[in-house]
Amino acid sequence: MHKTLEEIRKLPEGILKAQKAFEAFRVKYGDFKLPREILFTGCGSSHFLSQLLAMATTHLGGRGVALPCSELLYSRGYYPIGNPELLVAISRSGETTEALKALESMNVPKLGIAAYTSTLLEKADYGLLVDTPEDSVVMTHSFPAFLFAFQQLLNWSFGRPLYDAERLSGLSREVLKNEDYISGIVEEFDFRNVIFLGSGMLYPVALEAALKMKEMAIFWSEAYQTFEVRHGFKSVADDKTLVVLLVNEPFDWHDKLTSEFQGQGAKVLTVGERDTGADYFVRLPELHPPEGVLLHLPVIQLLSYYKAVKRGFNPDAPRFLSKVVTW
Ligand code: F1P
Repeated sequence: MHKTLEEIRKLPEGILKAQKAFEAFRVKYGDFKLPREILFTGCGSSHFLSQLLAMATTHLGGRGVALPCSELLYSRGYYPIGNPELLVAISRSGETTEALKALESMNVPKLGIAAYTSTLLEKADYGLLVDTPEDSVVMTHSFPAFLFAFQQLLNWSFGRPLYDAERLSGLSREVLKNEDYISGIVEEFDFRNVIFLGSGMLYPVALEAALKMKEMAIFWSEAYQTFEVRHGFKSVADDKTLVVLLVNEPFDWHDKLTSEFQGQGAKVLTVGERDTGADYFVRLPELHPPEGVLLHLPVIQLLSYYKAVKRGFNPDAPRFLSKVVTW
């Protein structure tokens, strides 16, 4: 079995390890609490994770801004980064060149999130070490684990109730039971392109989904904010297209968009609490954002994994990619 699949399936334990990481952070740094103005940065999947954490911060009444490391380093003046009180740098390896450079580019306190004892965590003022090392090149269960650990830190810092790690771990185990159904979609429908749609915190999830499909399956994929897709983007959708609609609480707009795409010949996979009249449907527990966002991740990871295998690729050794990007 591919390491990538093994690691996707580790999500339930990853959530429990994330809870331990949060608890260890609190023991290590005492009464440190996250400030309201936070700038997040990362590369690749870690950049899309930084977007999620920025949205979660804003959702709680703070002001979260996310930039890819390279944009922070070379084009910061074009972005409304404001006056951040903390820079959060995310890197699974903790060794990515741009992430380390980004850490030194701001004169504010720094918090690093990594899966390994690493240069990032050594250099940061605060280190959130989430014990989810991965043999796979692409980021898999460490992504939702990092998300959960920081969300707990946000909840605690902003005086909100903590999430129940055991419950979420159990729910993620239920979501993973869709693996055969998801591989069946790939077997049944030989889609030639895929569009991932998500709104709010599900938009960075859509971006991560498109990246996973590119990295693992070497397959052209797109991601858009859900209802933006009508404005030109949807023209690419036809009978060779799979549209993946990531949605928590669908309403009539989602049903209408689903039938519009079907009218163009495309097939729709809806991932959410209820079906939208789609061709395929993965039901998620009724857990609203931001808590339930991470439950979408194993679905898009499994879809990309099985598309890669179907196309004859080895997801453990994606073309042109290395596990740690240093230069
Ligand atoms: C960042 C990254 C990954 C990507 C690939 C190459 O790594 O771009 O997001 O999936 O594995 O490295 P890191 O900074 O999170 O270690």
